[in-house]
Amino acid sequence: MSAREIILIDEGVYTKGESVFRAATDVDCVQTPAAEAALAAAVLEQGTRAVIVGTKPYTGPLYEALGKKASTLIARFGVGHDSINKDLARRHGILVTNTPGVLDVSVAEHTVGLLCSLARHIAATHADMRDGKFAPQTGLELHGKTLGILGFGNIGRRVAASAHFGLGMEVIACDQVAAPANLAALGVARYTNDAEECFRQSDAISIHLPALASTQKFINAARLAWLKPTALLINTARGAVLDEVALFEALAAGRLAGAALDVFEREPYVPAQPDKDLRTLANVVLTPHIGSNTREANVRMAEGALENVRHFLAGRLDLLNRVAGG
Ligand code: 8YV
Repeated sequence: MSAREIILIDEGVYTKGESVFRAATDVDCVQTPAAEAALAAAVLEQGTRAVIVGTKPYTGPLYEALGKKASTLIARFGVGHDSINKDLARRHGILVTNTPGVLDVSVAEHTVGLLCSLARHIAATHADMRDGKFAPQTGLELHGKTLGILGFGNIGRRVAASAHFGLGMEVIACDQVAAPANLAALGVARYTNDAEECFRQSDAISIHLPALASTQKFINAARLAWLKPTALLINTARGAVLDEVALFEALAAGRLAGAALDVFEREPYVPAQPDKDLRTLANVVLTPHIGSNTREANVRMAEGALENVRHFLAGRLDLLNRVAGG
């Protein structure tokens, strides 16, 4: 048996960060099924004190298993931590960390890519070409159009700068907090605390809200109705912040021109209602939660997650990137 500490890593994120995990010589990084029952069983079997996880939600057995030891760690490979029950973790003496800042560039680039795909029907015409059709579709120039950014954190800021300085779009940023001082340098023409103002004035809206109790289905039928019928919507944040049935109905009825989603209420995607399957709509671009999935960001997330593990094992809890409530 290995004398090194065994770190169990969700198989999905292990694959993404494999070069980093394989190169570790101080700990033994073991690829483990992400399913909660299997991960919990492996924790008990290996006597592990730290696991590195992706975005799969964990609801009970993992906390019970880790809680058998006095102090343990759940290290997120990534930034969003809505998949972890922080109350349960705290009750079981489990610390929770994440890797903020290292995936912003990748998610922002994917967001801009989806916006361009929607505006010029890239995914739809590509699918037509594969079907043997040469069927041009008229697009929309983004230069001079208004992009609303809902949630002005690190990723929203990068999207704003790319859209303004790269594409020549006018940006309205919306968040609950006071406006940052340097709006012009961030590429933002206007800043508001009022989502309705942001939605009504935007030709495209990009969602960058975290999944919190207060943001569940924030983008609902009433708020979608604030958007122009010509508007485009992009969500690379979390599926939980958007009502997929309301979105389907708005798109199907022509009350919204198009939507691009990288994140879903349930992943892998399962329609919220069988007859409201977003994949059946022409004016939709869907990608399987790949916003942060670049070679570069994967290496940084793996390094960040392992760094948290190493600090934890060394007892340097002061150096951990602990998540709010964790
Ligand atoms: C995933 C993400 O974490 O970090 C987040 O919040 O949504 C993603 O970047 C990453 O793909 C690993 O599962």
